[in-house]
Amino acid sequence: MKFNTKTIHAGQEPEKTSGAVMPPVFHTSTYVQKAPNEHQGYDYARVGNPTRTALEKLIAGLEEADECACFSSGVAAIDAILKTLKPGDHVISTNDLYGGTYRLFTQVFEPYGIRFSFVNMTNLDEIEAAFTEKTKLVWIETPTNPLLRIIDIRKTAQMSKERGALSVVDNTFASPYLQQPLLLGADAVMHSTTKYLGGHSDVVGGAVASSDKYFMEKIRFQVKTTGAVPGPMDSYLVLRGIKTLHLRVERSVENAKKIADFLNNHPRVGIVHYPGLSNHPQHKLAADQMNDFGAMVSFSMKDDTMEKAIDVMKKTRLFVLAESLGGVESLVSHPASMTHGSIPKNIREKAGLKDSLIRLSVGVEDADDLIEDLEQSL
Ligand code: P1T
Repeated sequence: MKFNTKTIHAGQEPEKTSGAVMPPVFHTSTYVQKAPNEHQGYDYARVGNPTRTALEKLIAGLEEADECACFSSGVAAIDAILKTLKPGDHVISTNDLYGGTYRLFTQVFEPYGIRFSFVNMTNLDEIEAAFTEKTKLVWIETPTNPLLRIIDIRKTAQMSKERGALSVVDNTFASPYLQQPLLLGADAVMHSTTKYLGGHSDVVGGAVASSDKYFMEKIRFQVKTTGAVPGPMDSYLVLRGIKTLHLRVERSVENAKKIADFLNNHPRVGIVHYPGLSNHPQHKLAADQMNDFGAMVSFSMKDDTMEKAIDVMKKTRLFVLAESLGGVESLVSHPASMTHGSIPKNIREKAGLKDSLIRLSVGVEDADDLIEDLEQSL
């Protein structure tokens, strides 16, 4: 089955009692049992819910994974993955990554004795040098948030495998339509389903998918034991969003390319970060491991100050100033003070994230209108 068919059909079957084509929203906290532990596959809704199962099967299909487990948010999914580790274990992570992931790593898990090395993962030598005997997990976020750097999934996954560490890709920025990390050798893939999978900025959720049975058993244990699960309505909203994933992402990418070109040629704009531009440092790698270049663009002005950046953001009319990404509507944000505000300034700047950076999530509006909006704000 091809990807565009899978977004509609992967793991989906009509509901058994009524024949409903769309999965019903099963609002129940518990399920009848004929005798203790004799039930129809569901005993309690923290552990499982049929609407959630339909979503999990769909995401597993899109990511070419045997299994998927869904969570109440993207960070809850990351939290569950990190809880498969033990004190003393070491994690290698990209140094350009979502600020909430960095906060979770350094402010929740470091105090519990997990150790982290944040390195520039576009440089394979830096990854190699960061491995220790205790390295158990390699955290790959690609494209990175917010600098749109590209990490070589194939080579990093291979390197991790050789050293006995699990490689996990945060595939939120690409979506499975543009990148399928398991096919490139990664052990597991994680999503904030709040973004492209949900697609309409009306739900928060997360997912972990993998074909590693042992790893997924540990993830399922977390689902059952720590319980950060999505409700049935939230599961339904993500499932419904996925049915148009291919259409939405295709249009968003088409628009993003036009916007990146426009910005790249604008006299007042400084650096434009977009993997689809031929001057992007990992343009070739992006072309190799992704099906297309994504719909996130970040840039700074020639007048490279925070004041100028904020001035531009305040002037956009169609681009809504807000956190998040991956919805049908275009958004603009200021990473340094919004999504990445919890990364200390000196660490942020060392990784290349300046206060003057502007981030765009390009939606599915008409590209001419979006460009006109940027033109007037610049
Ligand atoms: O927001 P939540 O669903 O918990 O997902 C967290 C998350 C994980 N990974 C990446 C790459 C992300 O970008 C996010 C959330 N990011 C934003 C809210 C943002 O505006 O960047």
